[in-house]
Amino acid sequence: MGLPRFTRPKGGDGESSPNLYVANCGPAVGLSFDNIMSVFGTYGEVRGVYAADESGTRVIVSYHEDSSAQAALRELDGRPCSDLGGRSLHIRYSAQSLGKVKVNDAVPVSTSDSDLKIPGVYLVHDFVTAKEEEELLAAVDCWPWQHLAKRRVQHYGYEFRYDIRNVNTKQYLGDLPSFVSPVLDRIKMFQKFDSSTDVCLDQLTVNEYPPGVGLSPHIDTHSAFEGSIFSLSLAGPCIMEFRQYSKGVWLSRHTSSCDTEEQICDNSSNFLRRAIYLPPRSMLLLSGEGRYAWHHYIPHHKVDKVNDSEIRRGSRRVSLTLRKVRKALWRVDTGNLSSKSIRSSLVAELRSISLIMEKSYCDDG
Ligand SMILES: O=C(O)CCC(=O)C(=O)O
Repeated sequence: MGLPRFTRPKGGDGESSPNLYVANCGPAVGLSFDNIMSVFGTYGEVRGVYAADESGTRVIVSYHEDSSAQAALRELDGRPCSDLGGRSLHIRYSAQSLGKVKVNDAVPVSTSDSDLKIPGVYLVHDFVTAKEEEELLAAVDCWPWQHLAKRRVQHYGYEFRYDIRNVNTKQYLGDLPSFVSPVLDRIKMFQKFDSSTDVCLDQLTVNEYPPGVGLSPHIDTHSAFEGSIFSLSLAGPCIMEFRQYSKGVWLSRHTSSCDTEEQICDNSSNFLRRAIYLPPRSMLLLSGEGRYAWHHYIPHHKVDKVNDSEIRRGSRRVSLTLRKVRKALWRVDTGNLSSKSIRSSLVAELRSISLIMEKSYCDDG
């Protein structure tokens, strides 16, 4: 069975329904699904928040009750919403159709980093053995999980706060657990790809994804994390998509109207897409351009199409993401990056900072 599919409104206000089609809202404009869920949750119990399409700028908010959708539409449509980065949302009712989501959206999926051709992205297959995988899974399962809307997480070293997309460097949780030591030792091998790769990592996030759950497109906040990002896949496979958004999508809300952004987003050529297959036990390194200039994204699929095969996600996928928390003042790691890469990276970062500032303003006020 696929994920539910919702129809785009045909025009007019549409029939009342518990499902809302919300435009100018989504990960590509700096709003995470958790953030959207929490704002819409003010008007009633939300069943789920789904990407309406591949743009990253339109979502479906699905409530249990029609009355919640009516209240949210009345209060949020066409007005700047301070809890959603001041964006003006465009909201219509949407209906759930009988169709199912396609298995894949026709982006060719590479099975190796050389085929993916994004500088700074490296994939090492069989980074751990099947026995080590089993031991790592048993070890993480001995620790308590934190429940997010769609997946479970654990944080070590420092907690990553999804509401402000940052870590509190003053709250050190302690050394990374011993179960991850063999992985940290082996990570040193990546220095052979790039001798400047920093392998002194002090933050671990464990993600557990049930089937059909992925991760919104994002660039890991670089005021929070310096250097490279490592991610070990365990238990189940998935594909990771990389997106490089074109200029229009990132126009600041102060310099562009929402309509302009919508127009640009309607054109499916507004971002480049590449994808790579991540089998269990593989280690992915995101550095340089792959780290800063491309959003990475795990599509919400139960089945991934990889070349001519359809590969079902396992009953769970667990990833161990290792990073280094930035303690000193943030400075832009420009390294060998092109000016285009620096620009998209900075814009993503400024989006994060503006969300953080708005959040602390609301908390203070
Ligand atoms: O699950 C993964 O492999 C990626 C995780 C990730 O991108 C993150 O935690 O920011």
